[in-house]
Amino acid sequence: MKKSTTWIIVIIIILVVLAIILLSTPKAGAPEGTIPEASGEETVMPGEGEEKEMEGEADVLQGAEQVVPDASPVSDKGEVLTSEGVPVDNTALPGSPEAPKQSRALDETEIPASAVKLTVTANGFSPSEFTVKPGQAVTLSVTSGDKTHVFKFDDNALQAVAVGVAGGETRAITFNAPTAGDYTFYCDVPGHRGRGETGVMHVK
Ligand SMILES: [Cu+2]
Repeated sequence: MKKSTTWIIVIIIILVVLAIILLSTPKAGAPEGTIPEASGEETVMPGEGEEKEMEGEADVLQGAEQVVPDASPVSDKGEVLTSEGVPVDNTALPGSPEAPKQSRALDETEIPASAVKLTVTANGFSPSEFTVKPGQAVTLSVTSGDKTHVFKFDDNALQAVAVGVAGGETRAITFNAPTAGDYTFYCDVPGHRGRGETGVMHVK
């Protein structure tokens, strides 16, 4: 009885081992033939997904208006967008991908009539005040009448909205105005604010 029991156990063990070998061998063999097909399908699927996403982004930007060359576009809903088609973040670091993008140097003819046009010199900003509506897509152009100046807002909620101009240059930025209030702007070049290069944007 003990011997037959031992044999039964041995046979069961052999059967289990055989079963494991038989089950694992097709698994090892099948993937070799299947993996190229599967990975081929996987390669195609993300590709299609990316194309769809890119088409979606392109659609968003196609519907958007480029108010000034090389600055951030504005959607048909009036939202200023990044190059990826999402609303810009006025609290982002200036020049970061999330921030409204300042334009390249512009000719006067490239600035729309609707833009707020500021000139800055050692004597200050002209005009030194302007008014916009809350949420409005504002295109602001800054022209240097003499040397280098850097337009910035005091409020960190608008720290992304910055424009740097070399002597005689005009650049612009398009951004969504914040909530109602008065927002001080100034020139960030050391010493310039102190000599009077400041102003106020009224939002109401
Ligand atoms: Cu300045």
